[in-house]
Amino acid sequence: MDQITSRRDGARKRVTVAAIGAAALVSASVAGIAGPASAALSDCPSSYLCIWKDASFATAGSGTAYVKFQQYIPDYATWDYAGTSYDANNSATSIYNHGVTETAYMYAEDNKDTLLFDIPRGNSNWALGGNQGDNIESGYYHSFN
Ligand SMILES: [Ca+2]
Ligand SMILES: [Ca+2]
Repeated sequence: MDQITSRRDGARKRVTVAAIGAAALVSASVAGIAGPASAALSDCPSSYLCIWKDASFATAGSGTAYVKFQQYIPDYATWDYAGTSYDANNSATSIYNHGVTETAYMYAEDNKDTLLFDIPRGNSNWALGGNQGDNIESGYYHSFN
């Protein structure tokens, strides 16, 4: 009986420690949402390609204000960055391919016309420059290209 009691005490202690850890994590993420430092690659969900209007994976300071696709977008003019009224056409300055397997192809015109660059899965560009900046109008994953 003593052993059982002591095992239970041990379990209770572990639960308490885990609860404190979870509480600390919650406060950390709430603090993160408050500041512009929250803008990050990780805001783009897995299996999507995301673009943002500004450099450093943000649109007007928000990391979640992206446009994402899992297959393709034939005309970014029909999309605004999430939660904003900024048109995604010819405006992307940062990009992240958070896809699982495929390279994506980004184009200067609608309907995969005029290739600007390809971007393998896991790759990103925090500040698209030259003719690649503010120029994307369509984007496709390999299988849909
Ligand atoms: Ca831009
Ligand atoms: Ca363009």
